[in-house]
Amino acid sequence: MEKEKYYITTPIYYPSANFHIGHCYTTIISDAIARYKRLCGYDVFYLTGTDEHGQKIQKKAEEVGVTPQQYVDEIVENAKDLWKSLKISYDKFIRTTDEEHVKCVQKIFEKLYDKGDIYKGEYKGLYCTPCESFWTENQLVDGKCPDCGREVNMVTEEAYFFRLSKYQDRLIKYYDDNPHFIEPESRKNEMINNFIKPGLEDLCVSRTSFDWGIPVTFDDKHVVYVWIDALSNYISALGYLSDDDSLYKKYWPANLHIVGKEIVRFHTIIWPIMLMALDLPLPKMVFGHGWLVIDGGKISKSLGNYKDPREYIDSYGVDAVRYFVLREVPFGSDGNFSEEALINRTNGDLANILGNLVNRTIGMINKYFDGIVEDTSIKEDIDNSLINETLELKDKVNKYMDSLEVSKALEAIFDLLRSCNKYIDETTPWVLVKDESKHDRLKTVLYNLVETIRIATVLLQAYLPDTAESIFRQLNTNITGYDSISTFGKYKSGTKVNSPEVLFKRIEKEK
Ligand code: ME8
Repeated sequence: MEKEKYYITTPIYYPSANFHIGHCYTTIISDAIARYKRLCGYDVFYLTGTDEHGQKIQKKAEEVGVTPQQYVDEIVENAKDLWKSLKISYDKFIRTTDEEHVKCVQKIFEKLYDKGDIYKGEYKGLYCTPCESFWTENQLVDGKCPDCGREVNMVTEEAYFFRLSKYQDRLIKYYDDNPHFIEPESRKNEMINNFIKPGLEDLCVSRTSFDWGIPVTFDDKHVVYVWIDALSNYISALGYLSDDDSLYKKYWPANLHIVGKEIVRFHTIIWPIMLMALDLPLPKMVFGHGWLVIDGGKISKSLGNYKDPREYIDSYGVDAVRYFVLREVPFGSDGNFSEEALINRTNGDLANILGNLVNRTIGMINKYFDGIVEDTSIKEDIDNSLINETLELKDKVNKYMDSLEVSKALEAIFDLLRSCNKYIDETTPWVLVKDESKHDRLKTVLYNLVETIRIATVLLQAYLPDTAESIFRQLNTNITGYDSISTFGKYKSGTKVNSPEVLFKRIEKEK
């Protein structure tokens, strides 16, 4: 049977030498979802990349005395390197300077122009260069950019416009007919009340004041507005309007665009209208996640609270960083980041609950039975209650992942691991071992622990890939598939476990 497809994207990142832990949130959460869907048997396509055009990049390149292309070529490696350190399992990395992307955007612009949805006019407006956004007087906050608080400049130029206004009613109808298009719900209300109800104005979609952008083919003093360029990546990456559009045919529409809350409006207003104008199907869901903040505020180099995420990976391990990010930020809201909170999570959940459980279990099997795990099949009430809880895990995690409550999915897994530690305390293996007649009972206890750990680890693969690999190695099992967790007892009785590996060391606070 052909697998069901699942297309998930992150936004494409502005190339930067200074990515911080907040930037990693979007890619880590998308990665966990992509890995989870692959585990469940979907044919997943996970896209990320870089957004490389615009005045901001051009200025930076000028500052350091290189061409914009040289500037982005060098810096884009930083993103790829960071995603590699974080074990981000993307299927494609798109750059908006890729030739196929450039051609695709040019064709999209031509199509919309030919259709009359893009027309030529004159633009007069207030422009925020760092945000690449135009604002009206009313939208400013204290006369400054409402997004970043910086100065805006009055700009007048000949420009092309995109008829957003024409599609306003269709967009509202689409929201109504597809109640899960924007998640969480609060973001939808924000879009309707703040942007759509006041009336959509046509959008200025070309620039003549700088040239680091995709040229408009029929009027080459204009370059395409970066957001039109950038949003198109979700279909250009699949070969839309190219000689080979097989990926496009297979994967579009996207199942999920994961984006930070500040760019929800581009993804739920401009992007769906572009697709409507192109007569293409719309993505099934745009999920606007919250931010990682420090003391309630932004993470930034100038505020002095910035550290390269690779420093945390080096100190605490990649899965500690992944776990923190996935566990700490609840569904859609902001989460506070501090190194202390990262250490607390690592010690509390990863070292004390998971690490300790695996270590104790493997240690006891090696010590009491020379590493051999045997199931004697005699179950007591206390066993059945652990087994039932274990068998409920798959559905629980599935329910949370369906609603993108990744943090709750992890919480459910760790609740089960906690129950395992309790099970050890209650069955007291160290007492059973002293009485030869209780050795069969002891074998069962250890088997139940191993099988429960295995089942939890099958699911953990989505979130903590390195840790899961190490646990499977310690358990000496290759029964790691999603199908193997619907029944209890797939771990082969008679298997000899390997020697223990330290999963997470407790971190001393001084560090
Ligand atoms: O917006 N916490 O790129 P970008 C959580 N190029 N997420 C954060 C964050 C934080 N503190 N800081 C940044 C762009 N992010 C555009 C996208 S898509 C067609 C074009 C997230 O590099 C941010 O919310 O500024 C976004 O999802 C991602 O990092 C990239 O942001």
